[in-house]
Amino acid sequence: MKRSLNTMTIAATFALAMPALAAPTMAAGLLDQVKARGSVSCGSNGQLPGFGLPDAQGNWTGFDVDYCRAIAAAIFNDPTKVKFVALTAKDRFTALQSGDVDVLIRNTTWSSSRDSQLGLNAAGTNYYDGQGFIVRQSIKVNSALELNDASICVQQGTTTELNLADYFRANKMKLKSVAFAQLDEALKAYDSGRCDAFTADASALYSVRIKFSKPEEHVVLPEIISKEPLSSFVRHGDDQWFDVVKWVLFGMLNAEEYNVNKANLDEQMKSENPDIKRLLGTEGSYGEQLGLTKDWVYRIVKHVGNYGEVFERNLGPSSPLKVTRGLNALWTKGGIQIAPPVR
Ligand SMILES: N[C@@H](CCC(=O)N[C@@H](CS)C(=O)NCC(=O)O)C(=O)O
Repeated sequence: MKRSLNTMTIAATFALAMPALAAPTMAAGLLDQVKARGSVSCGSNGQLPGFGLPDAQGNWTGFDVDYCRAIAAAIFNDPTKVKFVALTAKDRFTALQSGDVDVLIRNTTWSSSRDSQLGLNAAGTNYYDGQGFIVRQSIKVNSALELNDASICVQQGTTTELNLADYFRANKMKLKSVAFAQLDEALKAYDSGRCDAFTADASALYSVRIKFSKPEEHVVLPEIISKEPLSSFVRHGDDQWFDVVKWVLFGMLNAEEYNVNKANLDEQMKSENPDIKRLLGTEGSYGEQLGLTKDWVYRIVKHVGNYGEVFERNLGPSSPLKVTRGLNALWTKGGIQIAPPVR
């Protein structure tokens, strides 16, 4: 008892003499660290044309890549201030958890266990997808329900692998799945005839088809067997960074909704529409509230484009993938892409 009283006295005296040291020191948040470092580190897909792929010179392009560039544009007014890290299905989550990357934007499905067990937050769904199958036309299969006893190539460490087993079990079909750790191994196996079908997110099927030796000889079957909201991810525990990553996407979506694009951006800066004024920062201080600048959306649209422009450039009818907007049309155009308001 005496001893603990003494300890308390010493502690109290110390606290009085050194009040500054006794106060908890706040670690700088990730946004401040990224600003100080001068670039954002983004975990990307290095193998998926249209979504994430570096060329021979190391220039990255794709729909997910542009989301990373938009984050850099919002923070630095410079879309090149990104360090891309190519991540496979298997290593993507540890790379984010360990802090190797600040954000993961790599055709990754938002699910409960990734939010909870993996300690991550899905920040924004930039592409609503679902799982499908691709087969060689020559096997004359028109529906996934005709794949009983077929061999199916799939990549490990994905939601795809789990959905495949569920779908076959639910439909009482016999599954011969052939699972690979690497995407290129799975594709090679399918392309060389080792599997009757390859299964992945529908977006990925359009993307990998252009890699096959004879793309026109393969068809995507009509069934979509799951929901795959492909989202950006951050680590738990840093709400400001979480906000920045989600609001960059919402900024791009709102820009499309209010017809703010690369071509009319400077004209729209003079708009009297209150929604556009708040979005572009000619009224209010919504950017500053996020830890960014007033012109954060101006920067994104100027350097990268609005959501529709980014979709069009990487995935749309004039791109090699030729994906239609479908679910990813804005809520005002029959789709489910909706961003909360800036206000
Ligand atoms: N959305 C699914 C699948 C994502 C996925 O990793 N798909 C594979 C098959 S297309 C892929 O992108 N692989 C590329 C790689 O591992 O390098 C998930 O989050 O688990």
